[in-house]
Amino acid sequence: MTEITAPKSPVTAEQFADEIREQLKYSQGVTVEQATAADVYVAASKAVRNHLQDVWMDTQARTAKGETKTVAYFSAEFLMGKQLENALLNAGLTDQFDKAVEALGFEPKDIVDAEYEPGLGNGGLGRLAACYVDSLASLGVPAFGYGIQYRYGIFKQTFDENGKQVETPDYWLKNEEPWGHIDYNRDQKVSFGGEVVEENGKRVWKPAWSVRAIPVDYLVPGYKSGNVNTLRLWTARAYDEFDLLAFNRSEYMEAVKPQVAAENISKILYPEDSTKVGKELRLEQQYFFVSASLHDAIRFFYPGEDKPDLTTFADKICFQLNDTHPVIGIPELMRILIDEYDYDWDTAWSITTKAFNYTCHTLLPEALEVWPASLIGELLPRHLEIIEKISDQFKAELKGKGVDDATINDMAIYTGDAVRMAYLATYGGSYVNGVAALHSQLLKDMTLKNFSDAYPSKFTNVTNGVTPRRFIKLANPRLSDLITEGLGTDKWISDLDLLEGLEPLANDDEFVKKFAAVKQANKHAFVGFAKDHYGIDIDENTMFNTMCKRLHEYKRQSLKILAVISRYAGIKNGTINADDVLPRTVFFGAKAAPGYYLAKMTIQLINNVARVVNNDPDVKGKLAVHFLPNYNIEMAQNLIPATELDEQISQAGKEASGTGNMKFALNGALTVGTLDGANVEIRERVGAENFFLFGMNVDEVESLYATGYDPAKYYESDPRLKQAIDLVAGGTFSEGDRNAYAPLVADWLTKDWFMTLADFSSYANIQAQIEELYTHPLDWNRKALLNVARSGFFSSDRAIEDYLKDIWHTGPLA
Ligand code: TH1
Repeated sequence: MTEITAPKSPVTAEQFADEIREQLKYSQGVTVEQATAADVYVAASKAVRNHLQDVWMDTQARTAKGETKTVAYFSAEFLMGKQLENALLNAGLTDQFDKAVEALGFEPKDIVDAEYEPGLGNGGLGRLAACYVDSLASLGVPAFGYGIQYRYGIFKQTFDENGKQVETPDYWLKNEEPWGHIDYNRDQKVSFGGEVVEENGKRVWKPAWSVRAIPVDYLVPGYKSGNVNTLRLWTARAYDEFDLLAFNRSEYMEAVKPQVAAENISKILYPEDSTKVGKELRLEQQYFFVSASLHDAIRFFYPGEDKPDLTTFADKICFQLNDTHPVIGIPELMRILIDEYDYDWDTAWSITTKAFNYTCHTLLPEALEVWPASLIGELLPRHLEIIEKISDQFKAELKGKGVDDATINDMAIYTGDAVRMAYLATYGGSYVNGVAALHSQLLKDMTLKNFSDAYPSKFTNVTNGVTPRRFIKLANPRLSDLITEGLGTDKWISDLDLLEGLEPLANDDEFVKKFAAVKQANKHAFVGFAKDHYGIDIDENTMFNTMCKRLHEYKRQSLKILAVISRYAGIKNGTINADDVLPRTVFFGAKAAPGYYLAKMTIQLINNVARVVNNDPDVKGKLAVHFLPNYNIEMAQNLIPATELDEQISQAGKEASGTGNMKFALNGALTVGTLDGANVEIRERVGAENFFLFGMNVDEVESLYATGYDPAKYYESDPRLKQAIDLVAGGTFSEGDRNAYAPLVADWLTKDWFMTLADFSSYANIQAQIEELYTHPLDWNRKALLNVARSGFFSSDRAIEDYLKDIWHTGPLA
């Protein structure tokens, strides 16, 4: 790519238009007349990038001095969303861009829309990482995000004619991608396999094969902070493009095999979210990016030094492990320090434990990674040795603390057959945090109880947060303007606690009406978006009720669809008076892991309920259901601001935090939810009277499990539930086919692990309360406004402040 010399900021719209013209000419080779929106998008992106370049280099130079400890956020996923609009906002170039693009004869929206969304994450965990790099930069903290530039992001979801999910590859790099800058000269070698031999009294790893890790750098501009950090995503390439020996024997396919294998490492994002995967390639991916990143960090702080003094390494940088996926970094740093830099074990251990911290994002046992020792031994034999030694040291330490043998056994990092990554992370780092108050408590009381008993001071909580830049300012410009009008300042964009200042305005009916008008305008806009994107017609004078998140049994999309079916049946058979029914449009958005059978069947059921309901004249104008395909960041940015009622209905004790819940509250939706994850804190803050609570709490769930849960009992006892399940079982949503959903129905009636049936009545009952309030728009909107005013706590800036204070012990660059 031809780089144009960096222009001086700030620029005028005229200058910015000239910069876009220059990029069109010198970089793309087209005139303004020839340019398409896609051309202008690339040209404008490069022009913005050039504006950020000086600050980026300056931030790096100040970071490299090492005077302020740097944060490295290690994450297998970064779900960034589209970049251009965000970069413009944070660089303060939005107005110039709008005018410049118009002067060139284009609509700003068309240019922004021309960007292809990078989908390098599955859901909340990946989006959280993206919010955190935004907040780190906005707070001026020196930081790197480290991850993988997958060639294929999260799959694109469509539905076939039967309503089944169909996954298609997301080849997001098919056109020029102007944001990532590939830096061939900062590559790293990552090795695998082979064996460990004894040489001069040292254990020496002789790997069998290596791949070249090449960084692709994304600039992360802080919001008006004067800092631009780096998101460094690694891509894998082969060293030996061809095995010439094999080639000479004209075994062409054999010859290119190593290259194909090497490049496979960064080829695809595993589409599982909070579900079990145990694939070799995934471990390769994890080691690949973590090893490259650790070496990169050493090079960054000790450039050109053969024998750097790494005893100060953990004063210069700390590594935050985003769930267990990067935990192999702990033995890797040990290996680097001992094998590559000749430190003794104890010195290496003290540097390593100081440098790492671990965030746990789940309570589901199946999502806590456990790797077969045989696999680690094959792929990373030296690391397995180190893990064994860590495990032995850990056992001895516990023994020294007086822990009994049975407990020590339960806590084993290395069991002989397997390596438990969450345990390794807990022992091998300084702090462990959960992602919401309830979740952190449950980690201490249940999942990691023995660890918290032995090391109580390691455990802490950081409740998740979301960035107000993307999820309010960009996603909801109308609400943003109203907030600024209400507060008399736009400082809330970087200090979200200021939203509290809106609280008195909840008593001002005129302001509440303006707030209501914003929501109505957002609904109207979404109707247009849905028509354009999905070709559907939506009645904007219905309540917009949304459930969007990954499809998972514990999240209980089943509960929502059973309630919808019950409503439908009630109207049809007259048990519900049609005139009393509040017109609702129910939106679902959710991807299911491709191998997750019941989740995919749930999608199919919802689509078929939608088909039946939407085509039934008896419920026309009363109930509509839409499963919007391919839920992604763009859809979230459009759907959340238009939503009036948000569903956060997971079984209590299963959703670690949730972050969608925060986005909805901040955009003025009311929540119907259980006491799970961050819902608890949202409800505490917005006020119980401004939150629709239903269902069992954690203790009730636990005691029901303990006394023996029988879902059939609930099926028998609530006629609404019985009727809904009977309709599914009887073929109403499968053109008479009674087998279509048999596995789902059987699961509900005999297993129902997440107690959907037990919570059904409570959920169905609270609908009356919801609808009653909705018929008083002023009261509803007053509550919604209070949700906004009282949710400033859920900014990712606050979350990052918590990490800085309680875990990283660092702050902004001087
Ligand atoms: C999610 C949690 O389910 C969610 O409650 C939380 O808000 C979010 O992380 C951010 O903290 C998780 N996503 C994953 C993805 C994988 C494995 C475990 C989790 S937990 C691949």
